[in-house]
Amino acid sequence: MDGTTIDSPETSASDAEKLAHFEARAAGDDEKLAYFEARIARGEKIEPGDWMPSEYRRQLIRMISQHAHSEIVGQLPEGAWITRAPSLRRKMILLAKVQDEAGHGEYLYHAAETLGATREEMLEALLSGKAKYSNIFNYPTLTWADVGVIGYLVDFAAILNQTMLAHCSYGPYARAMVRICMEENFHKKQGQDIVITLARGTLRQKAMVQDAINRWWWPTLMMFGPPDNDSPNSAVLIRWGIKTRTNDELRQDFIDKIVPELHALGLTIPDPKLHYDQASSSWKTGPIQWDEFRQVIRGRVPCNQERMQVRTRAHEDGAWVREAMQAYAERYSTGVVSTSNEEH
Ligand code: FAQ
Repeated sequence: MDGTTIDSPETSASDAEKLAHFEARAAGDDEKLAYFEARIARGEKIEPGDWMPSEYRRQLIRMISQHAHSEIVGQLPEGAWITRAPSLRRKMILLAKVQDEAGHGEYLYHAAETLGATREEMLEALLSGKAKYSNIFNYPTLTWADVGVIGYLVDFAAILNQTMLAHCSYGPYARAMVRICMEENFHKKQGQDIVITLARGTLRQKAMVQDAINRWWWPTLMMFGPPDNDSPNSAVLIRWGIKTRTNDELRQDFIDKIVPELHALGLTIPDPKLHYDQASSSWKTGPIQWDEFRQVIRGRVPCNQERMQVRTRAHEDGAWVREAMQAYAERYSTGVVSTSNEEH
């Protein structure tokens, strides 16, 4: 890891913590803050109507909306393979997976709405390029093996991160994560099944899956976020029980679990420095190219433009559905459409 700073429009970790303290004190909220922190320490969930520091709310909206955008944009790389799946069975499974990701986006937008964010603001931020979404979805899916590797590696990485978030202090986010993680477990299995099939297949199939591992390995490690010493949001997120494990801890957990599995399939990892460290009983990787990560999350890659074009077109194409639903809601509220009409 090169240890350089990941640019962020937000303040640094210590600044964010100071800001949180300052705000609470300035508003004479010392007691409320102490009570809020005591509730978190007791393992209680914070619910939408409860008092919370504005920095807690801001951090959650930032994180949950980015997460929602990731699920929505995350449909695109695999969605591109639905029509090209190698069998009807694979096609049906992939279709269901991609549909699940849309559902995850919905739960998460709802969770962010409980904090006062509006759907319009969040979608505007995504489509205008202001909002971030996971780095991983700015890479192209070149072969069918990519679908397997996304399911196996990317969903597995997401599961580790989201299992942690299922214990987070904010009730609606934690509860959304429980269901999402259950579905992600199926996603991982479908990916793993594709990877195992290809790894045991013909020489061309083996080469194809190895090539996919080579391209997705490093971006997957970057998914966990910048190194702990360069993660401006971690301190305040950990203090308030939103994150309970750090970026580096989760990344290391992923590496330790996935490396032996890939080796067992006869696949190699594109890292000449990867080695098992007896002292720490863990796999150590070579340096991660954080410059690439910075470029990717700033959207300075062709795939980002393509993803945003596709999302914008889908949003525009869906305008008539939103208008129809709005018109229906208005007629319903004025009694023109009654419940009995709806039933017949
Ligand atoms: N990509 O201070 P930190 C999935 C940004 S879901 C882009 O360490 P934090 C399911 C970060 O926002 C995948 N940007 O940030 C699926 C911040 O910028 P900001 C998404 C990233 O929040 C599978 C700056 O860098 N999962 O895959 C990334 O403490 C297959 C500094 O970073 C979630 O969103 C990144 N990877 O930790 C779907 C989970 N990492 O906002 C379809 C919820 C960092 O200050 C197919 N989120 N940045 O301007 C989290 O757990 C955390 O937000 C982290 C980052 C761990 C992602």
